[in-house]
Formats: sequence, structure tokens, C-alpha cells
Amino acid sequence: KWEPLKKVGIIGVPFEKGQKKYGVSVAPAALRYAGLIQQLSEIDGLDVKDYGDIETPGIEEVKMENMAHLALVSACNKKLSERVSQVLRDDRVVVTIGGDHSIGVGTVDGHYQVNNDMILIWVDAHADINTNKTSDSGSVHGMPVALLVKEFNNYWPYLPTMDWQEPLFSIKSLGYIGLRSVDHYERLAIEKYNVPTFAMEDVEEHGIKNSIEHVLNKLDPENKRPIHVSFDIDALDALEAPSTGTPVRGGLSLREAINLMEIVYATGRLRAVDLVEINPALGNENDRKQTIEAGLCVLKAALGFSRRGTAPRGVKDLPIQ
Ligand code: 4U7
Ligand code: MN
Ligand code: MN
Ligand code: MN
Repeated sequence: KWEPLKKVGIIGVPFEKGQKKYGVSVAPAALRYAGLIQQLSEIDGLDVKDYGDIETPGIEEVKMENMAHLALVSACNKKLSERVSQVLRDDRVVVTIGGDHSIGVGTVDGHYQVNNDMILIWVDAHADINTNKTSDSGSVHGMPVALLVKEFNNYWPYLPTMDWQEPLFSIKSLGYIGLRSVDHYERLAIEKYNVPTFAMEDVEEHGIKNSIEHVLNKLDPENKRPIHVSFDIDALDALEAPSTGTPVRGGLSLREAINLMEIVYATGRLRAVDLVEINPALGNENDRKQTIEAGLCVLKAALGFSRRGTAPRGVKDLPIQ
């Protein structure tokens, strides 16, 4: 009874203050330049609307222990959350192009506002569930999941400028795929809250199809909840997607990632996809091209592109001579 929504809305988020390297903020422009809108528009029956970029004006920083640029991260995510809600209310699947992964706070918050029964699939080499007490880096792109889930309330101090964001989303609605660089306290959290997790060794054992199906079934046995996929490009093997800030070897092949997205698409319940952490400033020309192409392939698979090809609509025969 669930049919894929054939309308999408694109949001670009040129934001990079959730981590330390220059360049992730260029990704929305680089993906647009590489043909993002055209390529998605070529998918059979898909209506694509570009909602433009979220700009974050210079604002005053606040100081927070082991948490860099909190005020900027907060301001960007507040705007993003509102835009995401708007796209969903326009009855479109929302596709958010980051930016670093700190923008997951805004995309998930905005989605939750509209569909509070949503489930979240975090596809990443990392678990991104550090607090400012457990993080080694102090970078917020390693903290978005911890900021979002209500079960983490007591693990955070009061966060100035974040009053707009009330963490209501439950960690019980979260699943992970692709993990292979998990910090000690992150692993503790995954075990404590029993988060359905297919780290790379589990993907190895079960295959990508069983992995995603298992997570979906665990979170939503009745197949009735809207799906949000937050896809960090570093989930892919560093050889497939080298232009990213925290690459890790031994990750998903592009084929596995495409297959994962095809399976999610086929549920008809995908309502939001994030594509984050592509950094076109890292690596050489070929690295950049490969990484951007990989990102486009992942998005297309999520939105109904078929590797089998699609016959022209409403046409019954080849052109007659
Ligand atoms: B990404 C890290 F310590 N866990 O917190 C941290 F290993 O959005 C990495 O997944 C975070 O790319 C990676 O800084 C964040 C580190
Ligand atoms: Mn990552
Ligand atoms: Mn991430
Ligand atoms: Mn990264």
C-alpha cells in the first residue's frame, strides 16, 4: 500500500563548522555543478524542486567545553530544520546535501516535527554519538546522534543557543549500518540502548541486503513508519570515496550502498535522505570526481533510478522506419 513519493525537494547546506577541515561546504555547489538536479530529473517520473541553500550568517560564538562553534552549528541547524519541515509539508521527499554531519541535527529535527513516527538509519563509518564529555575531537560532526536522542538528556550540560531544539526522537528508532570506527563510549551507548547495528563485520557476515532488511524490520516490524536515511559518504570504502574528511578503509562498496538504497526506496516509505561529508577540496581531481559520482549514484538509487533501465513511458514499440 506504500508507494514511493515521486516528488523530491533538494536543500543544499554549505556548512563546515562541525569539523576542522576546509572544503565540505563546497559540496552542494560541486554536486549541482556535476549535474545533481538534471540527473535526478531524468529518473522515471520524478519531479525535482530545488529549494536552494541554507546560508548561515556570521553570528557571535558561544563558548562550550570541548564543543567547537556551537552557536554557528545551532543557527544553521535551526534554519535547516524549518526548511526540511517545509519540504515535507509540500509532500516531497527531502534530499539534503551537506555540509558536514553536524547538519544531521537539523534534518532529523525537521523531519521529526512532521513525522514523529519516523525511523532513522545512520549509514556511516562512525557512530556520531559522542557527547562533549566523550569526544576526542570536540567536533560536532561526531555528536549529532547524541544531540538528537531524548535518552541522552542527562549526558549533556545546558547548551546555550540550542533551546529551539528539543530532543524528542528516541534512540529506539535508530539503526546503524557500515560502522568500523567506533569510540569506546559510543560502543557503550550502542550496547546500553541495544541499537540495531550492522558494523562492517556484520555486513560481511549477513550481506548488505539482510543487514538493511534486519534493521528495518527490527525498528518497524509492521512496515508503516517513514524512513530517514542519513548517509555519510565515509560509509563507503575510502577507495570508492576518497574525498572526505575522516576516511576509513574497509567500508561499503558503492554496489552495496546502491543496493541498500534500492531496498529502502522499494519500501515506498523513504521521506528524507542526507548526503554529507563530501569534501571536494581533499585529494586530487580524480578523487573528487569519483567521490561526487559515488554520491550521485547513492542518491539516484534512493530515489528510484533502476540499474535495469526503464522503457520510455507509454510507448509500446520501437520507432517504425
Ligand atoms: B563523521 C570521531 F574521534 N568519532 O568524534 C569524533 F574518531 O560525521 C570521528 O562520521 C567523528 O564523519 C566522525 O571526532 C564524524 C573521532
Ligand atoms: Mn563518518
Ligand atoms: Mn557521520
Ligand atoms: Mn567523516
